[in-house]
Amino acid sequence: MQPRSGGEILVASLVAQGVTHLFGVPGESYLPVLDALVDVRDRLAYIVCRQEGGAATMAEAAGKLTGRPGVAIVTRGPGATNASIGVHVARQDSTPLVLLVGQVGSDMVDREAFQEVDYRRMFGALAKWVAQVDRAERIPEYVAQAWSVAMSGRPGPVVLALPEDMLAAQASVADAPRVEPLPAAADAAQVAQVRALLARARAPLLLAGGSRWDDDACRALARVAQRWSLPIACAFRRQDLFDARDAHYAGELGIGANPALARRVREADVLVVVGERLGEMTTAGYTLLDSPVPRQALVHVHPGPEEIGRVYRPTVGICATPGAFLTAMLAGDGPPGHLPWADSAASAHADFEAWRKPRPVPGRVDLWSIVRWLDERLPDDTLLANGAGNYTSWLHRLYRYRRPGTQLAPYAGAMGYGVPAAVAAKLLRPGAPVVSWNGDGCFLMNGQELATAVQYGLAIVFVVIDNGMYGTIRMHQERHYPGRVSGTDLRNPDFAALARAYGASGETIESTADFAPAFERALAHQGPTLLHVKVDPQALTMNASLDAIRDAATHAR
Ligand SMILES: Cc1ncc(C[n+]2csc(CCOP(=O)(O)OP(=O)(O)O)c2C)c(N)n1
Ligand SMILES: [Mg+2]
Repeated sequence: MQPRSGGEILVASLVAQGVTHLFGVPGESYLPVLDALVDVRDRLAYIVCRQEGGAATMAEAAGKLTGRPGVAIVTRGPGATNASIGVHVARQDSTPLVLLVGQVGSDMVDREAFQEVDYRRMFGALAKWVAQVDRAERIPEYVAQAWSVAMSGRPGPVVLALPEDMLAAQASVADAPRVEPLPAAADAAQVAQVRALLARARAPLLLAGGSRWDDDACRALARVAQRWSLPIACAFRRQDLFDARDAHYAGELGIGANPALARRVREADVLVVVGERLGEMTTAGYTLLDSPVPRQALVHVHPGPEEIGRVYRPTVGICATPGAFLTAMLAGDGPPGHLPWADSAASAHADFEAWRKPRPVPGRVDLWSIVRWLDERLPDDTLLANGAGNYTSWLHRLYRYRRPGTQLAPYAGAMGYGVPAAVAAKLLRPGAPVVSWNGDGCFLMNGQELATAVQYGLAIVFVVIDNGMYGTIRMHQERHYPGRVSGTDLRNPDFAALARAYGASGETIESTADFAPAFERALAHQGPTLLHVKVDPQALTMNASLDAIRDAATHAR
């Protein structure tokens, strides 16, 4: 066996795991890796980014899309601290991610050498596992374990620190084979209990969320919905698990959820939760269900045993992947003849459609009409990426996600997600339309990655919804401290001109009617386009204007 450098062994290990894109910002700390990448560039593309927060977010989005770890590589202290947002998002979103970080050489460790950080301590609370690889011959072992930990149980982020001298050292070692996530099957007796609960139910509801879904699992969900006539809700930013046009779709349990859906959850007698960990955003700040023992009979299916019973004690807790549980549900007999709740899916779906009914908005740009137009216009395989802010509510409430792997949105609520996630999406699915949906605040958090989209010639449509403020925070301000504006006004650049300066195409939209033709030009364009949509600051939320929110808060005092 030929000796290889640590850098070569690492790169071969990534190829063995089927990695096709490595997102990074270079550093002198990992030159042997950059060197080894030259020889595999036809199989493993190094995507050079402009900030490690962008690179790590791209890797997180790649993990969401593929179910296998997205991989980012960054340099020591400054690179690692910039990249930390991707690790946090991967943790909250249960996404497999591997962050590779250059580390000082073992000859100077613990002296606080240049940019030295103890990554075990720094990432200890963010990552699922952090390790430092001190010997080149153990790289294949660490990489295999990193993939297994990141993908199995509840998926999450793994950080591997790579001392400089280890990457340069030579070793003779074989590559580890491709790792698959450990399956988690549903216990047959527990599945029988779920069937028995449903056989006695009057108003059941199924909530889908979390990760470890694939196309087969989503198909099984659709069949379970059909067979049991179940209304299906999706967790916060997990709307692509179920076709929103399906007659069983009840809507998203996210921020500002449809009150009719929230009521339906409260009044359900059996709640079947599949894959979702029942986080704060999905439970309306832990108010939707009683803790520790919900009033509803709770079936909680999750691949990570630590999440079952964490806040809510289940009637039946099943440690299984969504696909394994749903397939087991379909394996036996169908439900008994008449289902007392047979009409509830249709009425839940009617509530969902009523919640999408347009309302008048202040100003010349009407986001209701624009997103409803996008909903009709975009093909089913379109990927939509967004970050955090009020501007996302139009998309989440009005766009009917219809296929798995088409919603790239942070459960973690991290701003700056929409630009880099769209870059990753277009690299991984070059044939699908990709829309990056941003607020004016959100866009500038990772807007530098527009340069990456230009560099790789990615035909992404970037939309910037510009209300001249950190609108979400302004909304909270007006509710709690009416009229006392502090720290939320933004003086913005001309985003379309900025896009043109980057080498992208850019257009400014100041009325509803301008949007569709500009969007069509953007879709037809070979490279990236930015559409700068100027909205009236009064159109602060979907339900109330800025003045109305302020007046209501003032009168309540
Ligand atoms: C990285 C990060 N920083 C701060 C916040 C807090 N935050 C949530 S929404 C928001 C404002 C978003 O502004 P913008 O993108 O303009 O959207 P808008 O609410 O105006 O529609 C802020 C500051 C966050 N979620 N993430
Ligand atoms: Mg804004």
